[in-house]
Amino acid sequence: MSKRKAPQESPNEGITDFLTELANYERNVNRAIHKYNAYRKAASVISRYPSKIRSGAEAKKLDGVGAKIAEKIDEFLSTGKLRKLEKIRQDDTSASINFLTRVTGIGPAAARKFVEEGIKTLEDLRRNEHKLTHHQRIGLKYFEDFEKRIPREEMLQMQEIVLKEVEKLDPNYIATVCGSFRRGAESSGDMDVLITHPSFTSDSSKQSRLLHQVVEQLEKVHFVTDVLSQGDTKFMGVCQLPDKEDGTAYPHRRIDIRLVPKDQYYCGVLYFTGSDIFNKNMRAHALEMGFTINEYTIRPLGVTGVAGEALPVESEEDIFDYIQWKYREPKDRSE
Ligand code: DCP
Ligand code: MG
Repeated sequence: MSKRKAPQESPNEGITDFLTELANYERNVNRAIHKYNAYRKAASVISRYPSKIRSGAEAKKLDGVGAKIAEKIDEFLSTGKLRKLEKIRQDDTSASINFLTRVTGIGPAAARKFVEEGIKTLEDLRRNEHKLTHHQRIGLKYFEDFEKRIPREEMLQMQEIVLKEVEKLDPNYIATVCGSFRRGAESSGDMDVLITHPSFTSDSSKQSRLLHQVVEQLEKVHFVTDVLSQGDTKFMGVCQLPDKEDGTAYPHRRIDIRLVPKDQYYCGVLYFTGSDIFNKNMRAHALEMGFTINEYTIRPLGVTGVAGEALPVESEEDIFDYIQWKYREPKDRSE
């Protein structure tokens, strides 16, 4: 998961940007999850609005934009800025908390704690390495690299290495690079890989070797360079392409690899292909049709609203079929 999204064409980018900044401030600094969600929801609905918003009143007609946000939109449209944001940006504590959460492994709680202790900058973190978890240390080590997006051209090379090494181990593996890459994005924040194997289903016993041996193989060929965390079904780490012909090195990149039981594979692929907004919309439609979808299964909802047994799924198309939605190619799943 990555924090910086690719720039998007929207006639209301100024508004959605300030709403997102306010959302992050509420979550990271104030622990105000309700306000965070409210700002996010407003930003999301406005980002989908096709024409340029001229007033707060116009925005207020949209579901998710209330009186207070409408007021802020008016202020932004007439003055080009927001006093509340100017203040927040000037506030040293909130700026520091927000900054620290850009280091992978540092969430809002850890960031608040560091700032309370006076640890506010990368240099402060480096001086206090003993206070960091392993994950945070690696996040610090590659901070600059992880801020960079990954051009599609490099994602293609990375995909080739992963698929080749997995196939070498056992051609029965199935592996899919999901995330924004699968949606055709010109650049990605990280690489999200899902793997499965016919011998591993949700009824069979745990087969952690299936994930571990993939990670070991990718380490052996020097593609995976660091481990952030490793469980039986989820690996979070760092990878790097081999040096270019002229000897220059590629940046280190974030990679997640998940092992999913075969019967849950396509629900997983659907979920991790996203986008997150598309997932929300699809889940909402599923509910209207009497189904509940998550990253593992699709299940019918009984009259009492209790979910039944997982339905059999052999492809992503099956999931669309159940909820009577026309199939959408990954490239058409931005929302
Ligand atoms: N996802 C989701 N809800 C979340 C987080 C993730 O539905 N809260 C799903 C949809 C995402 C996918 O997981 O597309 C991968 O998460 P990323 O954060 O890696 O998002 P992307 O790959 O889409 O974007 P990026 O290019 O920034 O990595
Ligand atoms: Mg991603």
